[in-house]
Amino acid sequence: MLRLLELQDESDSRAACAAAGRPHADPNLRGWVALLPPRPALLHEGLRQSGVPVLRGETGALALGSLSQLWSSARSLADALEDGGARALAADLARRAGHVEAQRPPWRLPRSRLPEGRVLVMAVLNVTPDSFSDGGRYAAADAAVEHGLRLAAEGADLLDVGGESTRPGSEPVSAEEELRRTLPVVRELVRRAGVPVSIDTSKAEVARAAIDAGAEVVNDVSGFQRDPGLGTVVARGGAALCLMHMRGTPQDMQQRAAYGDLLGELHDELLEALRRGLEAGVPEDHIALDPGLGFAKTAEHNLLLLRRLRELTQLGRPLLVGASRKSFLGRLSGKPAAERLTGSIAAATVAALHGASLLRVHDAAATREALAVVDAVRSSFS
Ligand code: HH2
Repeated sequence: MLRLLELQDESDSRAACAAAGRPHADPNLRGWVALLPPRPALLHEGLRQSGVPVLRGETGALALGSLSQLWSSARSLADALEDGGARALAADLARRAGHVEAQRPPWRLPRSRLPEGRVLVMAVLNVTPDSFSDGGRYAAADAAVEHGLRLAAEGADLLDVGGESTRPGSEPVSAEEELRRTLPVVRELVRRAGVPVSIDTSKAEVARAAIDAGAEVVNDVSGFQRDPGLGTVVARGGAALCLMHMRGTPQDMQQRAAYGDLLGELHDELLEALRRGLEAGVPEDHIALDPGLGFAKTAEHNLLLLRRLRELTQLGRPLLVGASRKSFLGRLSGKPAAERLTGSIAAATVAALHGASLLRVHDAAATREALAVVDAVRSSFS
């Protein structure tokens, strides 16, 4: 157990105290804290001596400091401490603080080079009859290709082609059907779009054919949990990979949206997904992670995730976030999926400000326009 938390309000402060097993929940802690294991005391002592206050609890301890303080104290301790376990924890803490400070690590694709220095747009292209917002509109291959080319011309940095709806309660489709829908579109877009193509699938057979047709990314909403053959296909094919967080399947995921500590559990489960990717042989710099808004998450979970997204940057991988047109935005605006552009732009802006590297969206042009402002604000100086 080691994790950085960003305490923004009273409820975050109380939850951090509870996670460390503090007898009294202090409502006033703010900023970054490191949640440490209860032992070794040597690490707590070392941090204290370097000027970082440490509050001990029964099940853990909270080290309070700015990211740069935590980073520099932990880095010195990682060299100085005698105890091997304490040294490893200090090194882990320094690494995590460094990841949050640095933000947006590059995502390496096999052939294309993604633009650096700005938040990227992954455009959604659903070749399905039943997707929640654009089902049936691009079900014919030529309409899908035309739409993909339009999205690329509008400024999409990647095109994510999907042949199976994963909305809550959707029916699964066979690999043959998914291939029939997506493969001609992938082939054509690889040839003509001028931007890398991603295949949104959890099936090894579909991923293999798409990679052979030139897809550079496999976007697996199951986070390598559904098809045991998918890891080998991605590793052997040299593709980049997005591992998304979800629990269960689209059929039962909303019954599994129960968390004691959303950010903590999500952090641990994304870390497990990353380990599955690495164990399959996918190089770390090929892997992006996605918290999976709407997948085994309630509307409140999605909002909390967007607010505290920055904590997930400690995992050291680019974060992809897909909020576009999702039902939690409809609950806020009262509007149907096709009329959720304004809410989608607001959510994309929050995600971009909170550390997302890529946004998966239906509306490429409008999102790029909003991100130009976000990126300009982020990089402004005097
Ligand atoms: N959301 C959807 C599908 N794939 N992949 C990632 N990485 N992240 C997401 O948030 C995500 C995803 C669902 O949206 P959509 O494709 O528009 O709908 P449907 O699944 O109904 O086709």
